[in-house]
Amino acid sequence: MKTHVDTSTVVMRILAISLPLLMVLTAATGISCRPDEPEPEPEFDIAIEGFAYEPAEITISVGATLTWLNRDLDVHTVTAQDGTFDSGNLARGDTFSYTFEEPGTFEYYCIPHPYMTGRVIVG
Ligand SMILES: [Cu+2]
Repeated sequence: MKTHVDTSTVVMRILAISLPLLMVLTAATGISCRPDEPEPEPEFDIAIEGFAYEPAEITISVGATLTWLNRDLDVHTVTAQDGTFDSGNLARGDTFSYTFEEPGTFEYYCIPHPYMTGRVIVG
């Protein structure tokens, strides 16, 4: 009776099992190493950029909602002159939204940089 198994046969079997496994692991690692896609910017109506509101003046209908997005590295605010709304501190990438339920002209500014001003005309 012959029970001898050739060594080369064993090696071949190990390779046959481990090679596909290695390829799967490599592929999985490749996926996890893929660079992260940049986060999409939130939707906004008015950008705060370069120490200015863009656009500085906007006209909307009663009941419309405006969203500001701070694109600067510095902290800014969206603060109504008459105190109607105040965003508080907005860091880079933060947004502030406000719904204008009353017609009128609303002047606003940035508390840390009072020379930054904007106007919302609600008609
Ligand atoms: Cu500011």
